[in-house]
Amino acid sequence: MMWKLVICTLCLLSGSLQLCSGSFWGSPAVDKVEEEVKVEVLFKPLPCEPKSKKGDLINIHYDGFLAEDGSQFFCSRSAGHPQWLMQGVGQVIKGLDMGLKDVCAGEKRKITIPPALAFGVKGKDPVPPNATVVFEVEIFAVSSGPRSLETFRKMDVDKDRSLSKAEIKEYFRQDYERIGDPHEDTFYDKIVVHFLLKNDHDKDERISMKEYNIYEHDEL
Ligand SMILES: [Ca+2]
Ligand SMILES: [Ca+2]
Repeated sequence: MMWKLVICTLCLLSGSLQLCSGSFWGSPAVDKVEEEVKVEVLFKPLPCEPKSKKGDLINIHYDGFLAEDGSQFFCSRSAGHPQWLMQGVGQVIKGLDMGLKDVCAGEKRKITIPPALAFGVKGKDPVPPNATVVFEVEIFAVSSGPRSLETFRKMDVDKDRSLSKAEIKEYFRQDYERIGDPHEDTFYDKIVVHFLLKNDHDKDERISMKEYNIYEHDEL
């Protein structure tokens, strides 16, 4: 656990959000336990389009803190690259799903979630029982839900109905560059590895249409 926290701290210090600053937690709004999800938009690009809808794939970094003392219990940055998740289908705790409605690429949100919509009366190690949690979220990309196959067709540049590593890499590169957040080559290589891990069931290092569909059904 400790190494994760160290990596988180490092990445936060070098990142753009500076989430760990002590004064950040002084806000009285966070002290109050509310029974619904509270969403504060920290940054919204203009235009903020397209906005996420249920079933869309969104690419985010999210850091979790306990509202009570501001201590950090989760940091997606320790995985080394932003996480892909499908919005609105229960891949994350309910309150986070609710707080990620209508987000767009480039947006930053602070989402405060009461225990009933987070880890409940029992909690989940390291989150203690009955804890209100706060997530700091940075959204990098919003892609149409795969059921439409719109995303697949966009990625499949040579139209051979299969996605090569180069095609996957190029798609993400363009997505990041489009929102003005370009990265080094190795960053995209990591995303490709993660993408293949989740989708390439026959391990031939290509994503067939069928594999893409299997993935959709697994996630929904
Ligand atoms: Ca192809
Ligand atoms: Ca394959």
